[in-house]
Amino acid sequence: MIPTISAFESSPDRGKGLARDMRVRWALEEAGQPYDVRLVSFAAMKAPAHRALHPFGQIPTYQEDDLVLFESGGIVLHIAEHHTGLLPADANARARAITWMFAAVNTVEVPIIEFQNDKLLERDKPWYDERLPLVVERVRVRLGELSDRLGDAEWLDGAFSVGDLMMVAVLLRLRPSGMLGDYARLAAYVARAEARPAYQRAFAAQLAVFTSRSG
Ligand code: GTB
Repeated sequence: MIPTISAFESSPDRGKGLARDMRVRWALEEAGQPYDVRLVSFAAMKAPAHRALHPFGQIPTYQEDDLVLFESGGIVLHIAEHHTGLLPADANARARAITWMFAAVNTVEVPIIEFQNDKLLERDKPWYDERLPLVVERVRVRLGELSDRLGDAEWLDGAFSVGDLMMVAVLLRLRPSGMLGDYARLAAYVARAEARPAYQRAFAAQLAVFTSRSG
């Protein structure tokens, strides 16, 4: 059975690939796995039918036969484990690729989300001006460390893997801030990933949701 994922009916980023269905679409495209998309409104996301799939009333979800998954990292790992190309065959290299996935969502994405929440939701707070530079610095520390580790390598650990997919998906969240431009190696790393045909197909598919509705 073709898997079905859920995505925003009307994404706040207007189809710029920042919502988390993008990483799932990208993994499916890398795997060569066709998929269906169920678009959900904000109201539908919080309704019991969707909450039965996703306890937190969010996107993305993943349904395949009687398997239901939520959490983009878990979904992407499942896809990687059931197809070739996203995880190395060597057991140690595989473990390192999975470690990079966790580093992406748990070490790099956390300060990025904090930064974005600050900018989007906390601008009117009395402590905003004092707090923002601290939060920005936390993001910059992580970007500097990641850039140092990447060095002049093409990908984080040998061939492109699910670790790179997740790391790039996380880094792309910073694009609107312009911050990535201060880290030439990371900017080139992200550009390499975006040039992948699978990324481009996934991006086009999620953008089409927005353009087909607004056209
Ligand atoms: N940890 C979960 C995962 O990785 O799957 C987090 C899922 C999540 O945050 N989903 C968001 C959601 O459903 C969409 S992706 N939000 C609705 C809600 O919680 O009520 C986050 C997101 C949304 C929009 C943009 N954007 O427009 O730029 C970027 C990221």
